[in-house]
Amino acid sequence: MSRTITSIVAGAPVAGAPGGRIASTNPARLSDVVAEVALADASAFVAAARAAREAQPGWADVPAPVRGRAIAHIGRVVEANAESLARLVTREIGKPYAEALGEVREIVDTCDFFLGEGRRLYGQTVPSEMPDKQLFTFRNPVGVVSVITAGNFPVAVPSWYLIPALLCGNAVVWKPADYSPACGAALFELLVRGGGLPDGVLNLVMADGETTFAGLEQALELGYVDKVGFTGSSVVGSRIGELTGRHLQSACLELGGKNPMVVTPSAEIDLAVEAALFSGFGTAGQRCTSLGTVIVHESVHDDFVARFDKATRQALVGDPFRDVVFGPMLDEKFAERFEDYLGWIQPHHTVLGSTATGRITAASPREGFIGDPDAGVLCHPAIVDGVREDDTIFREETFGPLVGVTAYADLKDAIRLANSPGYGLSSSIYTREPAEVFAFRRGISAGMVSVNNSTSGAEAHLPFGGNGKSGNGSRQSGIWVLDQFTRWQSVNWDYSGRLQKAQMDVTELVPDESFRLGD
Ligand code: UN1
Repeated sequence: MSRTITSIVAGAPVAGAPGGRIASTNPARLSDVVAEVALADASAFVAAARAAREAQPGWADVPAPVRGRAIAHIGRVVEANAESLARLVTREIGKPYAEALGEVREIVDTCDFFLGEGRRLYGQTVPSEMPDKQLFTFRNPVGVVSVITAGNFPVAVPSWYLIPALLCGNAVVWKPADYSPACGAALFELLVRGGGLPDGVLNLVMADGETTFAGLEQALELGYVDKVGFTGSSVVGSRIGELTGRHLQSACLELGGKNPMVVTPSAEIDLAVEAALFSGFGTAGQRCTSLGTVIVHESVHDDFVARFDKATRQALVGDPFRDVVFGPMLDEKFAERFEDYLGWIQPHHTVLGSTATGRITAASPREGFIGDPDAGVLCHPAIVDGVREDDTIFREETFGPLVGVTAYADLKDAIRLANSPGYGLSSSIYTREPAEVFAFRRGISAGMVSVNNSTSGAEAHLPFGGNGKSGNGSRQSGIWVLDQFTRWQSVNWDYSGRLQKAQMDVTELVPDESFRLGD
């Protein structure tokens, strides 16, 4: 059964479809239409930002502990709807059901963390350099936050923005990915109803990328938007960074990755293989934390590749409602783009992991495939061994089920190779040597480092974010994201009854600098 999804501004659906109509289909069974979407135009984005601007002061007046209670209720409502939301994630973007349930859990974890933050949101008392004067700091909400998210984590990653932004007293305009609109609408309803949010505090805009960009540009010019959060590609992220920079704002950017895994001679190879399978091919390699390249020591290279190839060939692929390692691409356009990435494979590479490359179809089958291969958009996993540092496949993100492998001789070189593509989101090292762990941690440019764990699977309360082409240094999750959605205000209060000038009217204690202890 499908239904029509619209934008919702100030609590009311936006009429018509000035941006056109699209259908969201199940990527594992394209004949299954999940939802029809009435797309908005740029003016609807501006209207949503204006509605948020109007609603925000009232929301900021709700005491933070009461906003924390709203977050607590949202968490409970999400938990009560966990299975149906996970089923929708699986149906709309093809993430295997067990992973989809984990994704929903990540929203609940985020709520669990921030419900208590409503009773903290601490400021500080700070001693003054003068008597009868007090210094304080306060966290103020930023104002109106615009959030634009990808559809590979269609509900968890949006919650990383929406939950803390709301908790901090901001109003929000959220634009979910146009290939996961039903998930977006479902999360929107869970937040609004679960939290009992007043109209206009959270607004939903369904629009394509260019329309959203135009709407955002206008809303920024009109002064309706104070902060932008964006999860998506590095190319779009840099356009958003440029746009917000013109308005003297710094966006919270969570972009792509070319996440390395270093496998050292002391590594437990089977453990590293299991992690490479999960982080390389889980969600069909379409996480920003997906494994890009395995950088494996030359002494264990052949053994690792043989075991990784075997595990990948045996991995179950197909119907995401069954117990598979991965299902379809998020949407047809991702399958098309993946074909381009496969074009980067060169004669000096060895391709392993499946019976073919590209689309899995009846004509290009994969052994052990679960389901009807012609019904959806599924791709063969590819291990590309023998990648070199100047290969495009080594340097660029290949959003899809493709993992490169290269060999190294000494750890310094492995770290250099790991940093070389210029991204810096996640990274991993498999080793039993503490010295190697610390050398890697120190040398790697990534914001996140896993030791004997895969590149993906970050917990919801540690700082999440990257450097270089992976972001602008912003961090989400836990206490760290509070700096994205609040601004520090410093207050000084002089009750001395006179004007005490900082730096000038400060009492000086006089040291005896010539004092020495006698023998
Ligand atoms: C993303 O792909 O945008 O660490 C986020 C992970 C997930 C989040 C990924 N918890 O893989």
